[in-house]
Amino acid sequence: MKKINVVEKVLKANDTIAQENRRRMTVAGYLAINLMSAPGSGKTTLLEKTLPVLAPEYESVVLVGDLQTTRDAERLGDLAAEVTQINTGRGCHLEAQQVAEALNGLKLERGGFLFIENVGNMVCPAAFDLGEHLRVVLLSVPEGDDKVAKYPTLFQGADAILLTKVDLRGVLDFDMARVRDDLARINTRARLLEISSRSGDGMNQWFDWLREQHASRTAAGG
Ligand SMILES: Nc1nc2c(ncn2[C@@H]2O[C@H](COP(=O)(O)OP(=O)(O)OP(=O)(O)O)[C@@H](O)[C@H]2O)c(=O)[nH]1
Ligand SMILES: [Mg+2]
Repeated sequence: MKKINVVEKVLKANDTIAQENRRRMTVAGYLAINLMSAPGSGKTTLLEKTLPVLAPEYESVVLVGDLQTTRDAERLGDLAAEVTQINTGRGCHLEAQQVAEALNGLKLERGGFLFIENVGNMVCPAAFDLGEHLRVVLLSVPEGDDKVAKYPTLFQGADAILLTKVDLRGVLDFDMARVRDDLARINTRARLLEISSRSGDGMNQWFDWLREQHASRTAAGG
């Protein structure tokens, strides 16, 4: 029982900091998007394709979480106004405090998008609010069509679910109906988009979804 109390306290402290992060980003005019998925589902590649398209219309700032290395930040460095790599060491997810510290080092003057690429993991990141406005969960075709049912917590909290690497559908068995059935049981609210960063399929729908979200959130005053 004591142990459960400790965990609850940690999450409560995290939530308080997350609320403040959200307030800061809202006031500064940034729509914050938390990208979550298993390792290798295509989060960084998606950002590599997305940032240049958004650039004429919006400033983008990126925070990237990884256990080690600055490789993802290096991939994105020339594509965003600012990129901050957060190394979590052994931590399997980002926490609100790490995002708060990263925000302290950013200018956040022009408004736009603030993308947070979470640590590649299908379990831990789901429990930690970072102060994002929207959660986007990626599921790639090579991971298999059973993952929504096996890792429901991640998909339950998603505002959008991106089925990525659809260019590989022809070479791998992947039953889209199974994914839709599983989602119908746990999350009917999220927008489901089928995309490929490689072939470009579905990417315009993703860009339009981002623009719509930005417009509606800004119009609503955050
Ligand atoms: N065929 C195909 N490969 C892709 C696509 N998107 C990404 N990849 C490949 O998938 C691999 C992993 O992509 P990343 O973007 O690094 O994945 P990630 O989710 O950022 O990985 P972590 O940061 O380690 O969690 C790379 O070899 C990409 O080239 C796609 O749409 N189609
Ligand atoms: Mg990455």
